[in-house]
Amino acid sequence: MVYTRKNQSHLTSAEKRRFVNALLELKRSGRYDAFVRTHIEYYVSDGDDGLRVAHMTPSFFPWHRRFLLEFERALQRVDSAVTVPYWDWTVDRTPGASLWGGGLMGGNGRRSDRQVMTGPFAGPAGNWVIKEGETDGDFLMRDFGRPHDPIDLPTEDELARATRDPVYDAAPWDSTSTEGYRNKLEGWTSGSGSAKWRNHNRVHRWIGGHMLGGASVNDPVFWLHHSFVDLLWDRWQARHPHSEPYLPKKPPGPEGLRRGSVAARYEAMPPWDVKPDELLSHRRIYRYA
Ligand SMILES: [Cu+2]
Repeated sequence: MVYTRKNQSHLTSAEKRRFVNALLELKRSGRYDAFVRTHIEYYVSDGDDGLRVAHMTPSFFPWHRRFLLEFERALQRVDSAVTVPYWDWTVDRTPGASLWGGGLMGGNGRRSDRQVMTGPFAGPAGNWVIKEGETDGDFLMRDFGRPHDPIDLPTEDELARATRDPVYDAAPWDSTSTEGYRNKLEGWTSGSGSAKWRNHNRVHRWIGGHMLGGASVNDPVFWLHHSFVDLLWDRWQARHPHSEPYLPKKPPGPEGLRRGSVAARYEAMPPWDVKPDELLSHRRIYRYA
């Protein structure tokens, strides 16, 4: 049956509670940390050898779509009514948003050590010990707005600039691609200061703490952010119905700088035996409300 992913701001308190309880149960059983490890393992960058499927690459969207689906299935084995909500960061833009309330994600980290002190994932509550960190502390950290070098969440304009691009992705198919929707939305640029980070990347920067690196899955808001990114990919498809839905269609030729390192439309994306082509639509599995 096709299920629905809802805007987090429309969840009832009972829906929030069930989502949070399923997260806590996955964490308690150790299954949550397996997702953290998978993401760390696939967090490689442009210069690295071999196939790059998750970031700085055309399959950024389908890889994360599948990753979220795997996670959602794990949640649903705990509570079949749970789905991954999405966070529209063009609307809910402040630390006072209900997203950061005690019934959902909890709030900002404290000044001294960035430790999250409120909500279900707060350090002192003891239910969310970071095991797969790239940092010393074993508590969840956030640092909203990066006070030492302030950064805002992406604006509507910035998002619109990405969505307007009618080409899915372009050579050299990495973080230096200046053309194409994928990199404009993933958000790597050659800019400096706060202009360096766009859209998806900028949200990771604004939250800070664990959201900054490969271990970002440690912060449960990762899923709500990526659920919205997944929805944005839908909106791009709807806006450009005559564009190739995924590029490259074939592996880049000998002249391609990225031969062997990107997944073309009909090539498998590890760790699953699934091709980007199979993930171009999710409408038989779930929909967004
Ligand atoms: Cu990721």
